[in-house]
Amino acid sequence: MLQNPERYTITAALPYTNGPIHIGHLAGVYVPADIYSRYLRLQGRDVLFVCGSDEHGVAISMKAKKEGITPQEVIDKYDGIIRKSFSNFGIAFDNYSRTSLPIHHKTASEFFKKLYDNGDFIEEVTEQLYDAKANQFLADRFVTGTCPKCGNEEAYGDQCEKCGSTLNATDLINPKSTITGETPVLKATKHWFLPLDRYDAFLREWILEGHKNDWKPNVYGQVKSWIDGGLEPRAVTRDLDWGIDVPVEGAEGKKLYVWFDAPIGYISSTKEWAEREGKDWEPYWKNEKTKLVHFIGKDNIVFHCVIFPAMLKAEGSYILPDNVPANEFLNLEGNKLSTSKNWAVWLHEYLEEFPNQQDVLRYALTSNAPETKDNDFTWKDFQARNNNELVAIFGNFINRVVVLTNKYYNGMVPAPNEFSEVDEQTLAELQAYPEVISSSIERYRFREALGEMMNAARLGNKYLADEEPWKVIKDNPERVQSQMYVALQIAAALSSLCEPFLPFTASKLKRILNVDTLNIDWKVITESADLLPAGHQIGQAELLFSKIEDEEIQKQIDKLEATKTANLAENKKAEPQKELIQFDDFAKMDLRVGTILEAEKMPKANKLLVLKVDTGIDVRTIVSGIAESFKPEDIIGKKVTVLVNLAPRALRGVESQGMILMTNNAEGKLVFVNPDADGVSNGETIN
Ligand code: B3M
Ligand code: ZN
Repeated sequence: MLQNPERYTITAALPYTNGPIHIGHLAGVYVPADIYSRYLRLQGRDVLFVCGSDEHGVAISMKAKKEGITPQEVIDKYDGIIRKSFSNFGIAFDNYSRTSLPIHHKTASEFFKKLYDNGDFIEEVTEQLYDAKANQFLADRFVTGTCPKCGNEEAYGDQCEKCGSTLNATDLINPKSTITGETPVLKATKHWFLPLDRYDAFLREWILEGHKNDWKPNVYGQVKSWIDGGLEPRAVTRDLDWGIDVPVEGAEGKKLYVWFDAPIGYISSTKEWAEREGKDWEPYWKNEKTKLVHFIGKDNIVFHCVIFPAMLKAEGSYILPDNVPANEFLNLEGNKLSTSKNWAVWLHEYLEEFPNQQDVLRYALTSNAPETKDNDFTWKDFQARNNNELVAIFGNFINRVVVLTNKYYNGMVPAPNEFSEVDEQTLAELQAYPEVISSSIERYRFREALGEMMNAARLGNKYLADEEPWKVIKDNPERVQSQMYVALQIAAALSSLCEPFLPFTASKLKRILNVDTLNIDWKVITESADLLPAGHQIGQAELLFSKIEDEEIQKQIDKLEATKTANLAENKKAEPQKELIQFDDFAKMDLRVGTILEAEKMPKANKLLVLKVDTGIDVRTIVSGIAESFKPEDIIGKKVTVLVNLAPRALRGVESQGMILMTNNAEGKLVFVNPDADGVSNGETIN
């Protein structure tokens, strides 16, 4: 870990411009990165926080195909939406760039060329997956198949999102083209490979030894298992038509692999910023006293901890990341967030439903951030965080302070009289908060840091509740001057302490307290508790947070339920028709109306029920695999369709003499194929 850095380069993963962004992106990457950058700026450090849109790769081409527009139209559309979401949520990048810009194409090409000229690549003709019907090589997301490492059936040609492994497309078991659904064939083609195996010793020393104690265990563990599994050369070029041209002879029609160019996007974004601001970009990437930190989600770990560092090392003039505090995943109401299944809370939609409540979402997401394990976002938790914490503690405290100051002193900070022991202690506690919060933030523990910031608000809330100035005012107005003075100092400190987490609240609070010109930074809070001098004029009370009602939350829950139902209906693609049969084949089946007389669970079998069914011919035993869908007591007396001449079969030692016809409803649950018309008797044939 770099001690006393002179400057910080902070990057946040470049989002693919193939869709809008949702709460998972915000919680995992952008809010923590923003908290970290804002915190450092508040400490007066030299900070550069960069990001940009990731506009190459198969994800974009696929989206273009699906929407029937060009890749350029796709990236323009989503770059606009994403940019707006970031600025709406106060993600304060110093620069947000695009990898489609000329400055990036140039930077990425030159980077490739330098490695090429150094002889850092292996040039090789290998057999790659090819879709003969689409006349196209299948790289990355153009092919899916079973991951050889974890068995996930939907792994991509370059990566399995389930276990995080990066893959070669030819590693996939049962590969299928996502363009035509065809099984690909192999076809020879030339590519350039980065021989990661050559970086084994470097990576072991730099990460496995050098960052054993300061990188998060989830990140370190993933990197270790990857290195221990044996590093292999990785192709960094592709046969695609969307991307950055491979800048060497004999590579016509080939593009850079998106994961080769995208991380270089951090550098291009820095260059763009420097050009605009009239600064020098190089110290932010090439000076040993610069601390480089990459904020990413866990599916991006190997790219940022192994592949990009190997590229930087090969290039030779760059620094390496000091830390990569990757987060785990956020789920939504118990299910994985998914763009394709529309299982998400989209940022632009959130703002329509909860206008001006960006900080509530930032707060809920940070309180519940997936820092060490996957976590779940629920609307009920969101409501509780707002109502029980932001409104009841933070907002309540500030409101009381401001209302009482206006009521007793016309908004003027009173001069304190002698402090009580509680006053002294409270102010001393307040002075300790900057350090406590800093220590958590410096270790990338943002939820812990936020908890401490709220403890400072609790300190104020408790102080007022215990001191009860509204009662004391009658008999001892001198004492109230001290009480209100102390409470006002806490309020002032909060306006700065909450800034990294709740930037909108911070500026509102600063406006209310009229402290914009006072420069209350964390050092000032630590050094003195006299933040608002006696005589300082504050403004009128305004609510910082407002209660969220049950109906508003229910509306969101209902919306997700509707998504679930729509997905189920969509998934129910009709199976293709089976081979034709003759009438005689059908007539062989003896289908009858029957009634279930008895039903019991089959011991030690989760799925099976043992039924006694009146078939009109006899009463017989049928074993049916419906125990997960029905309770035995609920189906007694039910009329069902029975295939009575199916040859008997023993299931778990019980002979089943027939089969009950079932189908699925829209939610995927089993239901009876039901002859429930009135007056149909058992034994009636069905034809
Ligand atoms: N666009 C992948 C992702 O959105 C990718 C990140 C690039 S960071 C250089 O998961
Ligand atoms: Zn896998």
